[in-house]
Amino acid sequence: MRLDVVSIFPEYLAPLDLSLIGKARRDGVLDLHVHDLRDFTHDRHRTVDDSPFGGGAGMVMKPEPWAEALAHVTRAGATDAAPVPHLIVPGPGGVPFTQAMAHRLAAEPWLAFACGRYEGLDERVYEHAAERMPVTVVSLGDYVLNGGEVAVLAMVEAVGRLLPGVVGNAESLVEESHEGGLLEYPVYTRPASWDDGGTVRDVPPVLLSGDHGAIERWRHEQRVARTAARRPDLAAAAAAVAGLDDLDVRVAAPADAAELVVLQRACWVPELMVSGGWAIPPLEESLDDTVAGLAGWTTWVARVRADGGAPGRLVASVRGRVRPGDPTVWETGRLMVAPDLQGRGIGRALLELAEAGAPPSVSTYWLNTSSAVPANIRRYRRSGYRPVPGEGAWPGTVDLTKRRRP
Ligand code: JFE
Repeated sequence: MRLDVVSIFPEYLAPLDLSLIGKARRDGVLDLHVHDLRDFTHDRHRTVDDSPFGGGAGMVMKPEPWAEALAHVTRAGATDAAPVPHLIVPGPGGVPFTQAMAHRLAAEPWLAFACGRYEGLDERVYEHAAERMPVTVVSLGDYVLNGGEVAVLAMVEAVGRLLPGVVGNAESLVEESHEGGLLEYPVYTRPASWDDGGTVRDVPPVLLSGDHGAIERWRHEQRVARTAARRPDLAAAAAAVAGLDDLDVRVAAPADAAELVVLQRACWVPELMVSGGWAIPPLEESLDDTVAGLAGWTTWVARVRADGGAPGRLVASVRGRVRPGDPTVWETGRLMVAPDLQGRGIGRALLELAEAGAPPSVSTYWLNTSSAVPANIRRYRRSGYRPVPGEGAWPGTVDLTKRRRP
């Protein structure tokens, strides 16, 4: 694969001589060329920037050096098989760079990277380039860098390691993090028991057991728990594991609040009928209250999937948060399932998902429910919760807790 990088700081790309990527270059797997944009200027000061039309802070990169640099790169690298490169322009407003994109780019014969600086490139550079080659603006993530070089280092490493012969062990490529939609499991090496100078830290005994089935199950549990805790946005992956395959499960956004209000009113009316007049928050809550609730809790919403897989009606939800002031307690609640889908295990699976979302500091799961609905208390008991003797946090309610499995 040929790679060209254009930058006003070519020395920024020096780390690409190191480690596995450097070896790939020496082995001829990666044919990397770094170009100094200033070599394509013609004034004494080698000017690459100018002030923005329309005013505003900072400077903008002039178009002419870019057009010359891209023409030079294209001339230098063109072959019959690849007459132009795919131009990648890092920018905070680009399409997100993902492992899937790394795989797609690794299948291309020729990539060129244009590293902007200042406030970015004159917009006409994109128009000019797009008439000559495929162009993709790519963002490394939702934070702001000072230029494209660091993003290119990351992308070249992510793409380069997917090329045949770059990472020695092909297995280590397929099994890894972000493939399969779950995060990686924790890893350990010798010594099996390590005294860090005050604490003896043992490797989890299952890893020393020789029971490969048990090890596989433990690693899978760890991946699910980590994914739910660190990446609630990947909850759909964890949901599939929890037995919610038929539903689209995600972390709720403010746009979900109106449907949540409708669902919770539907789900708590039966409770109103038997509760003897106690106030029931999920029934009295306004749309604004529900939006505010989304900010203080992690709320998961489940939707039925239409034929094409597109998310449809919101049919179930649950939420969880660390108890304010007590990081050992994970409060769950607002577990609801649409009346027509109750009795299929959706509630139980969602509760498990919410439990998996608790951070490592948590040792106790806690929830609160009406004392007037024994069927609900029975359901929580079946999920391992036990009533705390006495009245719950609100009149007419009971608290239930469950110890987290260490
Ligand atoms: C350039 C810049 C315009 C900041 C809104 C060239 N993921 C990612 N974050 N930041 C970049 C990529 C990036 C890439 C190239 C860059 C940032 N800048 C600074 C330009 C708007 C900005 O903030 C210049």
